[in-house]
Amino acid sequence: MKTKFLSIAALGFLFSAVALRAQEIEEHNHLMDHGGGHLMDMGGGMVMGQNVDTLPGGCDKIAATKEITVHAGHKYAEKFPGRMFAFDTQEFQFEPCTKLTVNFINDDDIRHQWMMHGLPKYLYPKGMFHLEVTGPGKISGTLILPPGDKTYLVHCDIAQHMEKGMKAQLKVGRGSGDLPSIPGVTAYVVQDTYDTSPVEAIVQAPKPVATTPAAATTQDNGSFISGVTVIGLAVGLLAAPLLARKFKGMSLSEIVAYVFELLAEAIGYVSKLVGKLAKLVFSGKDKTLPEK
Ligand SMILES: [Cu+2]
Repeated sequence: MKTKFLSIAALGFLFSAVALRAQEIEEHNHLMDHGGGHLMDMGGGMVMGQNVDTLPGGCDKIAATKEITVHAGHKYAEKFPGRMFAFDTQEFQFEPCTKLTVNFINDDDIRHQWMMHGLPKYLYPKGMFHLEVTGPGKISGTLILPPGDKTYLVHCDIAQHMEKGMKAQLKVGRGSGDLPSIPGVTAYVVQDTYDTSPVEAIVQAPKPVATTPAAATTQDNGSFISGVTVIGLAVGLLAAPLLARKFKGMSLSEIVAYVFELLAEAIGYVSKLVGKLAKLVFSGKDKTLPEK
């Protein structure tokens, strides 16, 4: 009798141990490197936009090396009424040019992502740094944050997961303000209420976007783009000997990052200038028309 009880107890212990083992977080650390910062495995783990060594334009060096662990799951939304999914942390802040490793742990039995937007596109495909894992699982990735004060959106892009709460903000430097609908941080864009008046009375009309005539001209007229390109090329050719001196001692990736940053600035400046010129020319024409 005693031995029977003991063997049943042992069996029970064994089963619960197996069950616990099955619920453990799977570590996705044997990823296939597809190049261009894109790594994945067959178990639902993916890293996109990984960058461990290329300095973004405007960064002289890696300012700090940081590592964070972020959890994603249904249980982290319990403290936020009306939300279904959340990260365990909603706000992050780092020094510009920080090398950041994110250990992303998905505690749910479904797919979740850590998707960061608004990064420089010459360095991060689509301007994104992305970790994804079908859980329960853990995946890690590294990026180097750009310079400047900016607030970056971090969310899970699986349908409705952001709307249901899986949204955070990552501030570089002082950031550039707060994003809406961050659970526990900022209010919903459209706050739901028990109000029974018509929708028009509750929902605020979106603010009209101010468009300057200069911006409209450069965007609408395709011929300006080729003009800008030609001017850009000319400036580039003229500036090349000067830059060659500056590039001495820089690695190829540093040079590429620097040139792209410079080009983006130059194109922005020239297109603004062309827009202003066009405005001048057109307003001049308008004045002469009635006299004919
Ligand atoms: Cu998700």
